[in-house]
Amino acid sequence: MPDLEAHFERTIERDQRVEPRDWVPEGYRKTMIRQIAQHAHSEIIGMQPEGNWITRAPSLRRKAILLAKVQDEAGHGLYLYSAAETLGTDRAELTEKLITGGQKYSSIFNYPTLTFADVGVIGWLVDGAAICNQVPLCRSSYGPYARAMIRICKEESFHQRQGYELLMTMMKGTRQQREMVQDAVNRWWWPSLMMFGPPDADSPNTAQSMAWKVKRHTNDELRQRFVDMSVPQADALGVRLPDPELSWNASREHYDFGALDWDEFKNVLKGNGPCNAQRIAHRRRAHEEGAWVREAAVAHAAKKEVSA
Ligand code: FAQ
Repeated sequence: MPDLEAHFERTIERDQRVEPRDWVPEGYRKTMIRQIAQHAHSEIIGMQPEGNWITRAPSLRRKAILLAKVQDEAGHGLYLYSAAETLGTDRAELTEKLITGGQKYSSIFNYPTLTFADVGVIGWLVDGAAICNQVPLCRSSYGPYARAMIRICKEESFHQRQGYELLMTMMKGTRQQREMVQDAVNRWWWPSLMMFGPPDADSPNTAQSMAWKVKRHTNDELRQRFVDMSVPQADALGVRLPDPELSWNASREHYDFGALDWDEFKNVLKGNGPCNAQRIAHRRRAHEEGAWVREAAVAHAAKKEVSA
């Protein structure tokens, strides 16, 4: 055991990747399963808010783009469940935990999508925040997670641009369209900042995850990076970010911003956000209705094995 532990520590120290065959401390395994599963669940639950608009997209072009984006999210969920499986868990077990409330998914997907402008704002802000958080995870110490993240980030980057392009189009449209965009920005700005997790002082996992190089930056560092990135993008778009305290701080060389409503965040995590119950009920129903597909796939695989 001491040899294995020393090997693990050397791997982390030298910035090399931990692979599925390697011995890892139980805490590392649990942390990776927790983070990867939460991330996978977020991708799968995250299909719902935008999926809600596929049948009502305003043109064939917008429908095709949205359909492709939501399919990408399903793909991301599947790579991530596969990455989690390399740690000795399985997808059925993780799905069961999701639909019984035993594992979390990102708070952001518990808010409703009220107009088509929300589709653009999710692309711009939610995918933007996801990229900001996930690009450093391409250097995460767990090999299968870091590698999955490379492809996911490339696709998220396309998602972010399609959202921004949609909003640019709407901002060049009618007064009502511009108002729809502003209203969507007002509703999504603060929840997007909450995606980065609690403030560092209240983040129980950050210190250990940084030591294991699972996380490369703290929650507050990434939140600040996202604010700094978003302000010029909002200016270029012609929208206001709904924070009267947002201002450039020349001595810090960063934007200062107002306090987040952490009670709202905690409440959403407890299951009391506007759409928590609906999101889980929908996922549970889809899982139950898909039981025959899983049974058929198992029967087909067994038949193939016999005839092989
Ligand atoms: N929502 O100690 P920390 C996407 C939990 S992007 C819910 O700071 P950690 C793409 C946390 O799990 C969204 N729970 O935790 C897309 C922990 O709970 P636990 C997904 C949250 O792990 C775009 C507790 O609070 N991205 O899906 C949240 O060090 C558009 C204490 O927190 C990822 O998952 C939250 N916002 O840092 C799809 C990225 N924040 O388990 C569709 C990978 C924290 O101890 C459409 N994950 N919690 O009971 C990470 O980078 C990290 O896990 C953090 C949290 C930064 C999220």
